Amino acid sequence: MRIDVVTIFPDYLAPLELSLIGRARRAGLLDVVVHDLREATTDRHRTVDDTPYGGGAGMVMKPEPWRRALDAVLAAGPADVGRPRLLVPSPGGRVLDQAMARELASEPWLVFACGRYEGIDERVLLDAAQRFEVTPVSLGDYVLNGGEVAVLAITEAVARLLPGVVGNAESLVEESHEDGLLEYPVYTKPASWRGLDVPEVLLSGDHAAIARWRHQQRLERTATRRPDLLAPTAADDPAGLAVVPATPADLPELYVLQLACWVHQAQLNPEVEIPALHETLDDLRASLADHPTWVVRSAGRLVASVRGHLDGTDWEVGRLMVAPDLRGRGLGRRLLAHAEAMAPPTATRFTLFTGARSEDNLRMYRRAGYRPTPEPCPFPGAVKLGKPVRR
Ligand code: JD8
Repeated sequence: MRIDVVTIFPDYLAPLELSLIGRARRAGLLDVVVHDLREATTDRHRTVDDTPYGGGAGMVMKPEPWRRALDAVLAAGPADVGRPRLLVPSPGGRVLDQAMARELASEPWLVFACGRYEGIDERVLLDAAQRFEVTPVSLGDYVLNGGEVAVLAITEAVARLLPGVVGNAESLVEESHEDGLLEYPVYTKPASWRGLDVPEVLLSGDHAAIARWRHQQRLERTATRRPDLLAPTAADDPAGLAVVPATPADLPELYVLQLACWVHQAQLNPEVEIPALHETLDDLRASLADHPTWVVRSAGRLVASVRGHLDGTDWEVGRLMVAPDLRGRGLGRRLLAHAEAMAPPTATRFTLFTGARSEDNLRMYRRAGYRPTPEPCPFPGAVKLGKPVRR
């Protein structure tokens, strides 16, 4: 892998000559080149910053020195690896995590643009997108003074995943964040230290017991320190996902999911006039007033929803939707049951509409006890199903 870093503080990257990364560079496993942005200036004051358009405190980094510096990086870099990734540390970037580190470790060439002052003129990124895969990255939700610290962290997180950089690749497997669990506690000699003893099991030589203890420690630590990492995702167990009332903040994602789900219904039922496909986001926002709506999120993504509406003594279950990639895991059945449970006490019948050719839906509703209603369905190509409310 080749890594180029452009900065006005080259010495900030000196730590990359140390330890594992330094050894990997000397072993030719990794090629890191640090460039001084001021080398790309043309004025005798080697100016890289100027006052911000629109006023405000601080200075902004000028675009031309960046263009010249990045051109020099491209000219000096490996010819046969295509468009390099240009990683631009910024407080608003994609936050680094182990998945991102793994993704970057598969890249042949990374280029880092280290900003300082109030940041880099935004046009530099727009211009660079013609020659680089540009990705703003962040270390986390706190403010640093520049991008160099982020480059140190990202380079270490990525380089240690490269073959041969970490002595025994084995040790990479059981690490925190590698499989979503935090690491287990570690101990070394002496077995008793200042009255503190190493857990017995670790001295037992019983590797199966040690492995069980260590896994248990990882689960407990993760549950205590990072419960967010344990939040079940649809992938692992839809039944574990929370069904919560929708809020206005959910509407944009809900609107997109609705369109995605009903496009599929329209393909199945071409003759049906489907309201969900003709609604605006404002219509959906307005519907929240008299259509209690619930949503399900998996790892932050809105993946399913349902709503209810009282029509006389009918509790009409509607807009039951599950993200196409998560169908067939019981999430639809779960939401149907939830909507039924939310029926007001005055409701005596559950009703719903679906496409006459929507076999999967019809099968699920039939299994849930729904049958065609005595009254005809007012919508051509659709069916109206009902089921008595049993309390
Ligand atoms: C690049 C300039 C400083 C930021 C005015 C303070 C990353 N996780 C992170 N937090 N902050 C950065 C970061 C900060 C930077 C630059 C990255 C370039 N600054 C600016 C905006 C507010 N000053 C970061 N990665």
